[in-house]
Amino acid sequence: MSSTGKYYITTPIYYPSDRLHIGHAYTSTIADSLARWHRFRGDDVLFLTGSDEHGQKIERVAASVDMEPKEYVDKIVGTFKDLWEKYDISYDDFVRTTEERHYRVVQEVFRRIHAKGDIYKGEYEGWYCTPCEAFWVENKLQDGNCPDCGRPVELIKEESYFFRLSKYAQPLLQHIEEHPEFIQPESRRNEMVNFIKSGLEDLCVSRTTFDWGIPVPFDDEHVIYVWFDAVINYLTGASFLRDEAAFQHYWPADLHLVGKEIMRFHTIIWPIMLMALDIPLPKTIFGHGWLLMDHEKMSKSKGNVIDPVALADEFGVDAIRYFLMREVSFGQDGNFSRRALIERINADLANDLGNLLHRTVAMIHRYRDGVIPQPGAATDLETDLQQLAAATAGDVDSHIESLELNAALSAIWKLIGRANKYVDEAEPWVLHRTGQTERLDTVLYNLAETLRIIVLLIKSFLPKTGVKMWAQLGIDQDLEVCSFEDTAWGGLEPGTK
Ligand code: ME8
Repeated sequence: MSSTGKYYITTPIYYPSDRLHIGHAYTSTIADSLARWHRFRGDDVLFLTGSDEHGQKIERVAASVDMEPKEYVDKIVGTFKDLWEKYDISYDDFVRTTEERHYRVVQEVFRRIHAKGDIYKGEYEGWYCTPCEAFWVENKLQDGNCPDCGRPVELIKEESYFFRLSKYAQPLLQHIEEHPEFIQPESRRNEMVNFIKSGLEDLCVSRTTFDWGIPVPFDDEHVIYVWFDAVINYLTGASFLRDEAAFQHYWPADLHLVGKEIMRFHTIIWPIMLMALDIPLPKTIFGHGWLLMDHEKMSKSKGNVIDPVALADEFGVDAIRYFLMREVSFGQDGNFSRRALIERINADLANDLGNLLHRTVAMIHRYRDGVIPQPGAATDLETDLQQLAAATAGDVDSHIESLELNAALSAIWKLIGRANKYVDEAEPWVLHRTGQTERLDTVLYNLAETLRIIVLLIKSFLPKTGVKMWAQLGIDQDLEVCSFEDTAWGGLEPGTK
């Protein structure tokens, strides 16, 4: 991966209609690991998350518990922030769509597109799915229900503003064709291309039958459509209309990470809004698969959601982070099961990683009073280990560049496996018993040095584990400021206690 100097990554801004579940933690954990890795690579990272607070869905939920929408979302957003703290999600900014800075941007965007003639007034008559906050034309419905979530839709008829999506279908198709990295993975790109080719209708971008939204700046009767409002958070978070220098630096976004069900909003509506504004398009929109529970999508109504807080309390945050990134092939759906989680924890974390660390630290204590010895000459065994360590750093980097998180983790675990095998082959206990002092020094040093490199590679994915292992290795250097260059072999100072 070549460091380009900046990396702007975003998660979806989740609805504060309810507490978040493990599916939301999945997206944010991945985004966090990518953000941390890019910081480690030396990029100036802007990692954005937030909450999508307007719309009919939120208005109704709040009303159902006799609360004002703002009062309701304030309460839920607090639980988002607590969750992200628990999961070590290192976001740089959190945009709430009810903030004044966001209001201003949304209204200005609406005004500009209207002034250009790409937003016009009309009347909408058609279907609306409130859970998805999505408009549907009759022929896209499936058995009369929302084709995305399968739930019932409502017929609405109201005056509204329309956005000329249709005008931009051709330029968008051309952009997609010329930039294969724009929509990923490829299967989603094909779906989106087919969707565009099947014909884009102009999009309804305001509502008049409820109030909970940002008013159209020149027409108080209307509130701006919640998805139009929501995607603009990516501009708000990049200081658009607030700090021109910062905006020029961070924009365009490098990666919008989203679940596959909201790809249409991110790869069709959002890019067309940017085209209408003459703002460059984001580099990549990646639509990942779903985390399934017993092979079904999690949802509150099915009662099969998993609470990420309880899960982390039971197993530890890093175990969950590891499982989410390792078990699911990124881009595809993956199944969540307690059994698979426990197996991963036992095999990979306790057995492979835990054992390597404990054996190494214990032997350095037992044989060398806890001091890292000066290594002697390397044999083939050491050369092999050192070469793999060097190759692993490069492998992790290129897997991250192609967003293959599970492959990045398996590369690190291959090195862990190799180091465990090295212990068995080098037999330090025999070296100790037979008084081969220099050889024992070499083996202990090589193990400790491999562990140092493993910590550097692991810390973006498992931040707490990285910090704990670093402390156990007794290294003085501040782990926070270590960079990718520190993964070069030989960084560990002999004499370290
Ligand atoms: O859609 N597996 O918010 P939302 C994997 N406010 N990821 C999952 C998941 C699952 N089972 N369930 C949820 C919205 N997610 C809008 C977004 S963005 C401008 C506006 C994750 O609260 C996944 O990232 O419904 C999905 O896209 C997102 O949560 C939906 O969150």
